[in-house]
Amino acid sequence: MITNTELEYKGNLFPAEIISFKLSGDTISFVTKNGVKLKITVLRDSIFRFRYATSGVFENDFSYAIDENPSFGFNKLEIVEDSEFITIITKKLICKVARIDLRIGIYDLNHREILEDELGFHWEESFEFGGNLVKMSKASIENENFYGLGDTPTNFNLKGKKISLWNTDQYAFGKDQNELYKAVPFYVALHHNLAYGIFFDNTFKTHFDFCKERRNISNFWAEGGEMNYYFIYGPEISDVVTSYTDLTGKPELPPMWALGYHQSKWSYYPESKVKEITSKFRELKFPCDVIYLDIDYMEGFRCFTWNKNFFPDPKRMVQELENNGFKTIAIIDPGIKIDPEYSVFKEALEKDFFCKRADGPYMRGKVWPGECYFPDFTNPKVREWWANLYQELIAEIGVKGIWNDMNEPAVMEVPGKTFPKDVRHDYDGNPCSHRKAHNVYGMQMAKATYEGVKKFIYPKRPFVITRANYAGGQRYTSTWTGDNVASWEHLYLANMQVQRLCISGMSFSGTDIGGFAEQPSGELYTRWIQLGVFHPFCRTHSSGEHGEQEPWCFGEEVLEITKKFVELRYQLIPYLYTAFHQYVEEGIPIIKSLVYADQEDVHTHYRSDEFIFGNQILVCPIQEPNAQGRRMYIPRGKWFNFWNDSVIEGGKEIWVDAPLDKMPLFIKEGAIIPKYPVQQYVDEIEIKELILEVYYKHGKENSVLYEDAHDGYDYKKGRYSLRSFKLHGKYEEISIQQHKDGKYSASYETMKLRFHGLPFTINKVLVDNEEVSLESLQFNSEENRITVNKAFTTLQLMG
Ligand code: MIG
Repeated sequence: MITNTELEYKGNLFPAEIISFKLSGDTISFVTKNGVKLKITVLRDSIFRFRYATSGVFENDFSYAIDENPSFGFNKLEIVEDSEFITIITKKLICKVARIDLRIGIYDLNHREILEDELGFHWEESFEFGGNLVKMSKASIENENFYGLGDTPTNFNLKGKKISLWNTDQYAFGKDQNELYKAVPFYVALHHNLAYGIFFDNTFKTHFDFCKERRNISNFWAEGGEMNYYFIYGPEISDVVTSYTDLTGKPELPPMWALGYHQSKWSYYPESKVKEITSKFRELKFPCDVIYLDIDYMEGFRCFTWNKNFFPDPKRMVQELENNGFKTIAIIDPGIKIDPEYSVFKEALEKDFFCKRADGPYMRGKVWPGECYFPDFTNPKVREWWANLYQELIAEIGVKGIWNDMNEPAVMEVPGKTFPKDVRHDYDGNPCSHRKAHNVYGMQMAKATYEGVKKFIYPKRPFVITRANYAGGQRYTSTWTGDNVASWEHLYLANMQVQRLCISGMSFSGTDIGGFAEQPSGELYTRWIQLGVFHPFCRTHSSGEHGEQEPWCFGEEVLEITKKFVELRYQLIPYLYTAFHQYVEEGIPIIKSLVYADQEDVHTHYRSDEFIFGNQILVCPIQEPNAQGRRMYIPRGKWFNFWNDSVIEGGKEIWVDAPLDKMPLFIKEGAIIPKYPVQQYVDEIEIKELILEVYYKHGKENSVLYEDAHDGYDYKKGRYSLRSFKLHGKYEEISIQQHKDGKYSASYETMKLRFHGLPFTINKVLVDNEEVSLESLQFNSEENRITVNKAFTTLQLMG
């Protein structure tokens, strides 16, 4: 046991004994003998916020991460005192504060330990920068595991890892690369079937150590700012994640087309090349909704300009692409070229919108356009100006979405690849240096972009994608994992990173399919598409330097297989859209890691190749060359093999066949999976019939289907359709009850139900309690298929 005195000699300072405390409203404030203050705010019975001030003065309470209207409120707040502790009791938690040294212990109502401070809060004065390095150490109990932290490219379970968060442009990053594009200082921990989350809302460089330096200790600390963290209790991981997402906010629904397949490359130009690519998709009948314009569409990389040699008439081109079912997305970087003739530069200079060094000169850095200045996106006036710059691209030219890159912010040819630490920022009226603003720079750029796109695309919905982000940035934008590599290891990382982003509140995410750097083999590309169609964001992108990366560039076999998988994604769009709805409404991750889905089963704590897409489809990518299949873990319960309908009892590892044209896919028994017909792009055709794939279960299972107009905001006025299906299977009977909420009426009148795994032959069908002839239901005995009016409320099939 290290004593506090020993550590003080190493430069760490600690709170002394409590001399007073008081409760006011939802907050208990403590003062110690050496002037440390602690405020504990009870936000919900299961969420506490802890803030420490070393010199008795708290910072202005401002956060970019916390949503405007999270739902707070608790049922109980009681304080009990004894000689050792001041104890706070809510309806769900007991929190003890030690009188002697301010250490914290949190327990459930059965007095089971959830999380105890080891050294607890301590700090080190920073004479280099002023302020403090604020630190927290917690005792980690046996069998504790950790998950989260945004895009960190490492094993899904973070136990034994030490990670720091400082947004960095890491071209061709590797496994265990520290400091990537995003900073999401949130993690979930699990032990003894109790889950809790820590959200360390500090935008300085933060560090996390999950039992690496010391075996039974988890630590987090920051290179400045306040020790300001939220403790979020489960006991289910899903409670922690949805509470965190409630706290930091959810996005609005994206337009449905954004769930389609996207094609990108650095760069498609000139116009004839763009047209050649889009025409080829249509000619080959390979579904695709979106085409990207990377930096070469601009005039000398000047944002908000067009290279008129390559793109003589962008408005006409974008319209022609749209007529062919393609949405155009254009890239916009933060660096503004120093060019007195360039209007964006001139305007920002006049308005004093560029970042400056501490001693006065502009922050000057080299990026694609050459020497640039950089807007201070942490200034609300700058954001408003930036938002309005999108008028021409969106409202006049017709671009449908914006891609923000290089916003870590990235600077070329300098150590650290970013701004110097002394650069000043407004930070929404809380002026500070780059040390504090760095990790939110990209998020605030994406926010400004989102506001602009939203304004000019109205009454349609905006689409924004960003590379850098901070916790809470999911409110404005989708994201991708940056400059990965065409390697099998990166296919593994792609899987880990997207699962991690999903558990970190940023579900709308995906990877550069096939890899950005280097060239994938046809086999790697195929396996990557197979994974990518089950990611919320699905785009092929490559640096273009190494050859072609369109689905038809790897030969006939690859084209055929990748097309089959992209078609499957399009069929599953109503299912995926429903998962988006649950994410947007309730903060439920669109894909769920096995530990999220079944934390009680200890096998899931380290099983991470497998994940659940939506609620009922189990996916496991093939991550090795020459594979004919793989061993994988099937979670508890019964699952149908998607390819042959064989049923397997889970809770064990099995071998699954998966030659190149297949990947392991399983459907949860009892699931009702909605499908649309294959389309070349979203809304190509009016849906005339909904397909429901019904997987028999002896017992009960619920499924849902959310639909609306696919774009626009009518759904907010009640024009949506939320159907719930209750399936109940018995030996000689299966019944489905349907309930519909909302005022939206889908374009189709009928539903085609296909029954999988029925243990009996259908002889008799009741629709809303009346027997209906099999003929009138277009019964097909080979496929076990019937067609019914979409408005049925109960359906009974009997043997
Ligand atoms: O320094 O715009 O991650 O997707 O194609 C490279 C060119 C800048 C990095 C992005 C990548 C994009 C590329 N960009």
